[in-house]
Amino acid sequence: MTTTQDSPTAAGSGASASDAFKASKERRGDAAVAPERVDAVVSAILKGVHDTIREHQVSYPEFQAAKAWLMEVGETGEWPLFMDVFVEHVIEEVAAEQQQGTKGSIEGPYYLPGQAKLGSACTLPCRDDEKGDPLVFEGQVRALDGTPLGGAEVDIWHADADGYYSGFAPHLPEGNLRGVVITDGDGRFTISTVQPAPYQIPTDGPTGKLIEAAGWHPWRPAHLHVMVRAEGYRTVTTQLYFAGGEWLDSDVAEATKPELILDPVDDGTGTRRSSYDFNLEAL
Ligand code: MBD
Ligand code: FE
Repeated sequence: MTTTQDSPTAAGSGASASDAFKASKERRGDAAVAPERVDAVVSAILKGVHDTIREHQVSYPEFQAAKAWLMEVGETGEWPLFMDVFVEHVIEEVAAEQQQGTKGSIEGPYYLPGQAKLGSACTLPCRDDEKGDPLVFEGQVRALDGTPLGGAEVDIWHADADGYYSGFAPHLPEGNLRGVVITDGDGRFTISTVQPAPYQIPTDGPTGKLIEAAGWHPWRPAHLHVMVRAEGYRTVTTQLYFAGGEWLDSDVAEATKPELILDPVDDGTGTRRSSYDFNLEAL
């Protein structure tokens, strides 16, 4: 979106996330729309709403407030944010029932395809004065039987030390802290970057206002997003968290898993290093 302001706003990041989602139609593919399926799923959702209204004696003013809020979610472009924070974790849980290999987690609203391709030992694109503690994330991509997967893609994106994502905050350069890292012949990668901060749902938009109105907290623990691809293997989309990190046990998006926690160790120079291997399931 075009803007002259340089501080991120909910409407700004919401609009960018809606644009990114619309542009991803090809990658998503089309859902089947058999009438029996629509009937079964939508009837169950509506029954949940109707039962809630009866159980909680929802009033006319509350119904109208809900309509106004839903309209605002659309107008600010926050549907991708809301859906990924409050719904995607269960979609991922259901998908995971059929999956082997490295545990997945939700993609969230801030993936952008087509980032710079980087060699197996690389530094993520960042500003000259990028803030944050140096972090090295290294590992190997393998098939389930242990075969190393050279030439695999580790597509990585994460927030900066202030908790903002490039492409969704106007003050950040395009492609900042994003890249597609190609593994070496032995499936290995070594990525130099900075420690991301925890992520706060924008408090000035409808999702943040709902969270505040309900007395919840708006935080996700610090995390790295990765999408690991190799020809002939199922793509793994996941997130990696940090041991001891704030909000790890109360992620607003409920997207943490015990298998996805890094425990970086200072190598003696102030750089924290962590190793994590990915195991991909053959198609
Ligand atoms: C994020 O950074 C994120 O990862 C998710 C899932 C939702 C909102 C912001
Ligand atoms: Fe995120």
